[in-house]
Amino acid sequence: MTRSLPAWSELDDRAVAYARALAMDAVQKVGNGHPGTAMSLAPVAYSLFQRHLVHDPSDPQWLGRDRFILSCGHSSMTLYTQLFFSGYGVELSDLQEFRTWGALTPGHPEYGHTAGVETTTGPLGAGVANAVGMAMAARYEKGLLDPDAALGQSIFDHRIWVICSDGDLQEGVSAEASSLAGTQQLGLLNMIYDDNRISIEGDTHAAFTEDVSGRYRAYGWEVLEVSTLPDGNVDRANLEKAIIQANSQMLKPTLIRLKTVIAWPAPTAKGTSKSHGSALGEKEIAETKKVLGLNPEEHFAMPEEVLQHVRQVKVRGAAGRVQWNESFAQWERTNPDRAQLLARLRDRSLPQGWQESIPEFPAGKDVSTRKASGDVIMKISEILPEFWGGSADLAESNNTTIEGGGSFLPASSEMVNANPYGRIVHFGIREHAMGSILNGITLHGLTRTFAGTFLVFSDYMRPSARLASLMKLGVTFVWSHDSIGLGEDGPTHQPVEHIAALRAIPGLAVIRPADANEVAIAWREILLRDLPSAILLSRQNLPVFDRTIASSAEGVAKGAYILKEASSKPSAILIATGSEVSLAMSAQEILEAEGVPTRVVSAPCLEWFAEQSPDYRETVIPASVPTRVSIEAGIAMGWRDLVGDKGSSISIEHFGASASASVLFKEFGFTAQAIVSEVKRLLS
Ligand SMILES: Cc1ncc(C[n+]2csc(CCOP(=O)(O)OP(=O)(O)O)c2C)c(N)n1
Ligand SMILES: [Mg+2]
Repeated sequence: MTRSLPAWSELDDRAVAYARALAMDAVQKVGNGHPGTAMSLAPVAYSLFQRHLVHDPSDPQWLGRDRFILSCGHSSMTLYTQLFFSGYGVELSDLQEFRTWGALTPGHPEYGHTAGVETTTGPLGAGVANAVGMAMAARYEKGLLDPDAALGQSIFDHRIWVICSDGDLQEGVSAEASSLAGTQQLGLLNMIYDDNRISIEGDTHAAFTEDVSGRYRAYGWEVLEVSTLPDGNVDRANLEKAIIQANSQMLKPTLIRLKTVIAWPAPTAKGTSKSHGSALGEKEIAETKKVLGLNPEEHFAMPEEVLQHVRQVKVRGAAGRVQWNESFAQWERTNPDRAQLLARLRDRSLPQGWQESIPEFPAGKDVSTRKASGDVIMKISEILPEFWGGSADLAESNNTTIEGGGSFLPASSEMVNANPYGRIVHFGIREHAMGSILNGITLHGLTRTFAGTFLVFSDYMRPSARLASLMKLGVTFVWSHDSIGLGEDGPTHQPVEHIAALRAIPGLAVIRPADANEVAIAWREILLRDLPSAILLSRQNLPVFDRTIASSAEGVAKGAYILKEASSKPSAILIATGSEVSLAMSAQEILEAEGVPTRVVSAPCLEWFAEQSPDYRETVIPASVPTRVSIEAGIAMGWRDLVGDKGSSISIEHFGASASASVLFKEFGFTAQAIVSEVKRLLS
């Protein structure tokens, strides 16, 4: 959408001056925070929110809105002030409560907490990768809803705007994501880089001297450069020209490299790293207000006429909205099936009967859980068009391919199977960005996505998994090669501490299915719950349990369940996950033959189990049976909770080695006989 820009008025100048003052006042009041960048970026964010972004503050969820991401989340006052100006529900009183308990204005912007915040930012770099994910999602969603519309002509086309800082561009995740954005020719992605040459330790040239513009051009971005005015202020006129140019670019992402002076125009603080993260002090604030033409005696000032002026953005938003609504209604009339799909996607509900697509695996033939997962993904993809994803160059190993789904690549790509709306994403070997892109795709709102790599490299994705969990996003991490069971690749590739480390992330469901049918139910639950999930899969083949002898895999939904009951009141309980469950089943046979009634519990997801009623948990692991042994090919950390003081854990507390899986399991004590011995030791 293009609009004619109103002339920049004296009221706009005053509003920007008040925005700078609010940044100083808010940080001064609470005594901590980041005033400098919020001061210098005030005209930039003002220009975007007041003049360029397509948005309707009365409906922060509007599908047609441009997205705005403040990747340098420490400068949160940059965003809060614009949300206040635009009328998103943040009021002056909220700015006065900046960074305090329960405030709408926490230290860093938090998704789901403050209307208008599109993603949680603070860990530098992540917001840039989120934005790349959003731009990818915008294209994929358009493919579902309006595939024939020309680029930029659909009601579902909109811009993704990012403001980022030196730190954002120093972090590797932004480089990974920006490189992919170039390959993907994400023309709707626009990023303003606040090139202030300052970070906490001072001049960024202590650590950052590369040619950022050259780097982004090499990625395939359009790069526009804007210097400061001679007095150090933002060159707003040239910035706006660059914004307009970026908004007309369809074929590549645009980076506007904007020179600024941090904390401008504070007389002594400007241009210093001290202004990055400390209150300026009453005296400096008063002097700065004088330079800005404001009353130095006033704090949190916001004259009525200025507020009325900035709130006009609501009127403009509503007017643009009316137009969009008309086009939308027309689209609905001409696309009734797609309109129905959209209604379902907005709701994040699933089509009737979808669960019938979840396959059942016959017993008798051994299957790796990664292979089973690949089969389930294929089945789900047949019924859920919103389901798409990929891998960090390991699709064949992770079994994350949607066969026939086409490779998500720009229209101009000459790659085989390229399709701008393809369902298979080739993330390249960029795990960290892949995780953050997944978050961005999910934040964008309409689709469901997954991405795979080896479990050992979940370390490279951990920051994204943590943010997904913090934001409660329904993303799925597919991590295969889940233990020493991967064999010959050796200790660099064998996860040992990872399962425990992932369980430590609050709100992340870590699911390690024991066989193919547990995989199927796990995927069903992942889709039903629509929350952050990690599915951990074996490389090696595993038996598919005969469910006429063992109990139903439906138990997976409860996190842990009695897979095979003891012959009489159990003397011992074996609790295992993943590939170790079949060992527990073998150990049970031996123990039962030797007269020790033994129960086997499969515990694919401790988080789901923890959610169950105390009664259910007591039924599965009763207090009256203290002889409990956990078996998991990872460190024992965390298992004490379930095995108790009288139980024990068969675990691996050191790195693995390079040999076949069968040798490693034997050498490291993961055998049925070792489990039997441990139970007997406990019983004696
Ligand atoms: C991944 C990550 N590492 C470290 C930090 C802590 N941190 C917050 S701001 C900052 C320096 C930021 O410099 P810059 O990005 O240039 O922002 P400016 O000072 O210009 O606002 C650091 C190191 C962080 N937020 N995220
Ligand atoms: Mg900086």
